[in-house]
Amino acid sequence: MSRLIIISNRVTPPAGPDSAAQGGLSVALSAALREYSGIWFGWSGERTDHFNGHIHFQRSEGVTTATIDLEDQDIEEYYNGFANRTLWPLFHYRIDLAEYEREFAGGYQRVNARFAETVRPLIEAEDVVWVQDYHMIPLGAELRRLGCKNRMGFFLHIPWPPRRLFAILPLATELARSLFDYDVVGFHTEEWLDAYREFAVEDLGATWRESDGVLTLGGKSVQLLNCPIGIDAAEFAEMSRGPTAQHAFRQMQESANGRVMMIGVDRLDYSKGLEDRFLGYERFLREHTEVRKEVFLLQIAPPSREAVETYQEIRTTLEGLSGRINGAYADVDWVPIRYVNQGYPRDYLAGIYRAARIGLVTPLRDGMNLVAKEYVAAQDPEDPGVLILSRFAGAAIQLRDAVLVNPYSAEEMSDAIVTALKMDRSERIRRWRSMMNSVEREDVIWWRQKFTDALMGSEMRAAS
Ligand code: ADQ
Repeated sequence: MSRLIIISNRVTPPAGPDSAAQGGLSVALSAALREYSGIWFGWSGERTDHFNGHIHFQRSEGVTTATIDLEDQDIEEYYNGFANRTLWPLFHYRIDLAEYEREFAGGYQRVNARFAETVRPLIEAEDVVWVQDYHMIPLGAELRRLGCKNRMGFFLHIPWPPRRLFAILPLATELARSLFDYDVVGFHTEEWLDAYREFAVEDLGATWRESDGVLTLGGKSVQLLNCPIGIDAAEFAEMSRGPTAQHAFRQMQESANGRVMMIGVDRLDYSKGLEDRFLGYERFLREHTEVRKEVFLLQIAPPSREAVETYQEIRTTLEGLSGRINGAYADVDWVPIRYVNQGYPRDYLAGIYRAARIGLVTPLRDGMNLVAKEYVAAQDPEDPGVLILSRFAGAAIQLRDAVLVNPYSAEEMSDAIVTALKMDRSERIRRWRSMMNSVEREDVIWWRQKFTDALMGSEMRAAS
């Protein structure tokens, strides 16, 4: 059987399946690696003075990880630069925030080449390679340059921007063209897939075969796959009934003091729409004096990418905004927003989700959004909460029974909170059942199986 080689920017060290620290993606990829006895290769997150291609191998829980350290300049140009200051904002439609520096593009290409040269000797003839996310788009092309004929797939975890936005990127055609070095390229939604296909057809001159979803350009073919990621729904639901979750649930209920808790859980990132969410909630507080003291919002937002200035700015903005709203509306016995900047173990988080009558997931743009699915999976089937979900999250395609909102509209957000507060139990159960069916059916195992099936079924590249 073929081995699986997974390559991503960061490698999450494998821990046991019940480790609270482990994310859903890590669980899924580790399970795939155990099944195909493969290797997970990527950056350790550590720095080195001189990159020398040294690989640290580690084996635990049946998974082998292989990591490398990067130089400061690499981290600055490739990770903080091209990945997080150019591609991330552009791919989330924020052309106003995207920065285009030649050094960033150069660092991105250099690190991708370094990854390829370092991982190449680990790849055996029958191995199948699966590359993850926007940090690594040109890696496949670099591996082909080094003579790698293996089956290779790429999965994009964020949106692919519309054709005219993508065209703003200097080197847009080169980047789009490099996806033709993969055999299968996966997206979370038909919308992101179509956006890439349109650019490839209109701007690169590729031909599209609708029947099997294959794009062809200059003798190279790539299959595009719509493959929405899921969570480990069964595990998450079980976790939400476990002792740590129960403890968190009780803690939240006591501190809620009979009020309805709304929960937001997001990395501190401008794409998550936190500012607009606060403004929508403020509008609700202003317009609904009769019920406003019956609710409060717990917003959990651990900082991320702090080396990037925009991320420092959003932190300051949100601190100011939550302070202003609390200053204007709080009373001696009630604070409308509890704003915390910490990460919590997943099982603890599951209990918090379960205690929240309303889940607020309102990104301005999101590839998928796993928090929406975790919130659904953590609910009590007899008395579930209501999910308020942005139309612009990939998850909105599957979770049609959420209360869908335009996150840019404070009015819609305010109305949605009222709708959720008024929703009776039978309606909540009906909507939750329908969403939970989708979360359970298209879970993370289904996702990786769908992708690896397509990849394993693809043909090896002929020697050129
Ligand atoms: P992210 O942008 O990181 O992922 P998301 O899908 O919501 O967004 O995943 C975040 C994860 O972090 C969730 O599992 C959540 O539980 C966890 N998390 C967030 N805050 C936390 C906290 N305070 N404590 C503990 N855990 C916390 C990118 C894309 C998404 C896509 C995923 C997977 O941007 O669109 O869904 O990859 O493909």
